[in-house]
Amino acid sequence: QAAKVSANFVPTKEDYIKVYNRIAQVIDEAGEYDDGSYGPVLVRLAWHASGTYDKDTKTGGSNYATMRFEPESQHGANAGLNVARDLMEKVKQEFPWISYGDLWTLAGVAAIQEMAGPKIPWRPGRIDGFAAQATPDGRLPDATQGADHLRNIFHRMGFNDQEIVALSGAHALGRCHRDRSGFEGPWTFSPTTLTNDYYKLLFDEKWVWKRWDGPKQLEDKKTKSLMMLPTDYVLTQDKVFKKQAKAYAESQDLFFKDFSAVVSRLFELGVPSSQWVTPEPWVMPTVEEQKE
Ligand code: CCH
Repeated sequence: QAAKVSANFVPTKEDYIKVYNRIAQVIDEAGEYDDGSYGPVLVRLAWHASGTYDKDTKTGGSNYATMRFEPESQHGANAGLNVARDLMEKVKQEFPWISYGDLWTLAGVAAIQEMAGPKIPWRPGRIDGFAAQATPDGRLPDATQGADHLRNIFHRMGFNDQEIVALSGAHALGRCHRDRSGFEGPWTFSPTTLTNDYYKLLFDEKWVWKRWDGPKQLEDKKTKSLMMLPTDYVLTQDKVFKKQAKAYAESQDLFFKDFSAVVSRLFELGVPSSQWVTPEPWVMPTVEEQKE
């Protein structure tokens, strides 16, 4: 590794594929953790590292990986992401030349692709910043709120209504943890595979408020084993969101196409174009494809 930290080492796409492959291995080493995969929590890390972007002040986003620093690491929205950051720290030790912002977003890409999702075009170029560049609390969405809040938060990042609905489909993956967000449970029956089931379930199941001592969330009346956050349920209530969510419920292909484009942009928020090492993002091959 010594040669790779020397100043004149210029990593190629092949070097980044090595990091991708190492992340894919780590994802699978989850054992009894959650549903047997670290994929979902890595997607959440990449999203929270990127979703702090403010288009007006051009602050936040994935460039400086400021979630490494307090107080951003301690923001309520980031509770539990220390699990994902610690996992990536191991990978960073093996590939010390990669920046944290590139590492975390590449982990999001690897997680989505290895969990059967679409290709997420990605490129390196983010640099490690300083604690002074950390963002104030309150830039990420609050799950207890409604459509106006979702629009305020995501329009600030530069996304439109269609993109809000496409991004929300990430909740096909993973689950809520009582000791992290206060909410509890998964959105779908296959939380380690990306599908359009999130949208299908939103419309096909009957959702009722869960009667418990936790924060307001919905449960499916039939099995009581799935959940929706108030902000998820809003996609069936707001007219514009509803039309788009229905379209994704009807076509996984359409969802995958739009999800790929919007997540690729999400992970690039806050990175000045002069920093990219390539004019066009790369499509990283999956582990399976590399065997062919
Ligand atoms: Fe999310 N998300 N998310 N989310 N999220 C939570 C978990 C995941 C909101 C709230 C929550 C996106 C958008 C929103 C993931 C990806 C994305 C949790 C539970 C809450 C609360 C955390 C816990 O307890 O561990 C809200 C509000 C919004 C508003 O839109 C977007 C966008 C993405 C990605 C593109 C993933 C993945 C998880 C599962 C994490 C895990 O550990 O399983």
